[in-house]
Amino acid sequence: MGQRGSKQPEVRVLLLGLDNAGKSTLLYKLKYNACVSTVPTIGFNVEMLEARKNRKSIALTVWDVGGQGQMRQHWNSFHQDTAAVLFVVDSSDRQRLEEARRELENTLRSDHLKGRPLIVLANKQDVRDALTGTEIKDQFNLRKTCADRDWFVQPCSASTGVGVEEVFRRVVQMAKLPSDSGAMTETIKETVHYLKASRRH
Ligand code: G3D
Ligand code: MG
Repeated sequence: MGQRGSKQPEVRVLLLGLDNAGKSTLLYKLKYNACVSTVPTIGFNVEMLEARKNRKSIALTVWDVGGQGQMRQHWNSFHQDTAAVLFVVDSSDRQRLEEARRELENTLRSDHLKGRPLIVLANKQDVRDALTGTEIKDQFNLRKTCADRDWFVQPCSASTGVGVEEVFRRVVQMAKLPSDSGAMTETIKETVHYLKASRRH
């Protein structure tokens, strides 16, 4: 069973970022508003969140496809039908900031993500001396690299929950709804099937 013909459009949101940025922690905070201890994601996590947009009920599926090397090659398969990209940055890890910037630039090069809204999450704001959202915006040169899309930088802490509510609101506000639900060519099941198959190779 897919979403085709279903009244509730599925809005796919990609949760990306380097390993250890806090993606899984954020996903579970968004879903359960709770602290869940995470283990490094090998493979993927997906959660469905209910939201309302334009007085319609929508199902946000948030895909955390794992940031570790071997999974990165699969990111591309997720880009199709993506309504918004969430890119999580560990604001306390200055050493990996350049690596994160490069990863984001590579991701945004995907044809499937052209014009899709981007929300950069300046995560781990609870850590002393973490870079601010403005510093990350400047270091990532977002004004220039994102001239052709809506973008926003949201400081947050997936651990304490500060800023997480705002992330959710921003996603709902900025996500592009599929023009009709029949356009959603890949259902959750189909994608899971694809991923499982590709992991066997
Ligand atoms: P990932 O899914 O992006 O790989 P995880 O990252 O969600 O697994 O988080 C990696 C580590 O960062 C975890 O610590 C997690 O608790 C921590 N973390 C995530 N978000 C925050 C945050 O906002 N503030 C702080 N201080 N830590 C955070 P462990 O120790 O379990 O590896
Ligand atoms: Mg993870």
